[in-house]
Amino acid sequence: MKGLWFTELQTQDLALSCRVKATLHRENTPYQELAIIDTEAYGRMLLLDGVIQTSIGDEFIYHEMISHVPLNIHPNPRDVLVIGGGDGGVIREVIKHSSVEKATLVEIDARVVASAREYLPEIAYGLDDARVEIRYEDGIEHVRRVEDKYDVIIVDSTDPVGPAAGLFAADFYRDVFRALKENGVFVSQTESPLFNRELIRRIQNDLKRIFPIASLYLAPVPTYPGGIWSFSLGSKGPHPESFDWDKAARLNTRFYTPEIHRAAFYLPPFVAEILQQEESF
Ligand code: AG3
Repeated sequence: MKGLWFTELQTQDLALSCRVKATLHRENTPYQELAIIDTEAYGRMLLLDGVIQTSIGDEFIYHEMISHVPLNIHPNPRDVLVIGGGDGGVIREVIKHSSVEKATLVEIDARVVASAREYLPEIAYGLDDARVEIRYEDGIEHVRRVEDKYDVIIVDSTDPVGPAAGLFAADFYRDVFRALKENGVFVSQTESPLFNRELIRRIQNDLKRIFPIASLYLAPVPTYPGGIWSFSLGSKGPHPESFDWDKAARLNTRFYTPEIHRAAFYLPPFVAEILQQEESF
């Protein structure tokens, strides 16, 4: 194979390789190894500890689906919290909603935000919106401190290893529940239904114990392991599949539509099965 290649070991048994045009940036931040590379297939990419976080080529699918589903389910989202997501992709989508008065980004690593601003401006530009506040702190501690504050909370984290592990724990979900206002909606990225079945099952069981409504939806993300990704949702009231259709249709999006919102909750049997089985530990 001609040229230079970047390979991510997605699991012990699977790798994804991209032909590299250039390495634009590389540094060790206090939290992780950060790199921005330019690839032939998907354009510029943000890598953290060698794991693809986002790419210009497919980021819109993930960012639109993690944002517009909860924001359209909520009848009037005004105060939104995004945990992680330092590249700004979720914030860019959140501020498309005119009801949003304030969007708070809580990102632990200031270098992710700075690098995204410099190398991924088409993802990061929303961070300059006047409604956005960026706080460089631990998301787990942030939700522990607040009560009855947010309409929507979105967790756009790295994989559940190291510092992000706490963002997938029942204690954190209880704090999220308390941090949400009446009718509050919570969504977290919850990994691959092909490779993280036990994790998804455990999270869904935790959310069911904490929220009146818990649900799971899917979207394709070609650069993530398995290519199909899950999002877990907890709601204090609003039903995940009922929302203002016309409002959803008016959003300027490249992947999300009201039809796709609906369809995302229709789970293929192999995923529905994950939710039916009891926890095996
Ligand atoms: N969100 C990353 C989801 C996890 C990716 N995992 C993986 N490739 N193994 C990161 C930031 C996107 N805004």
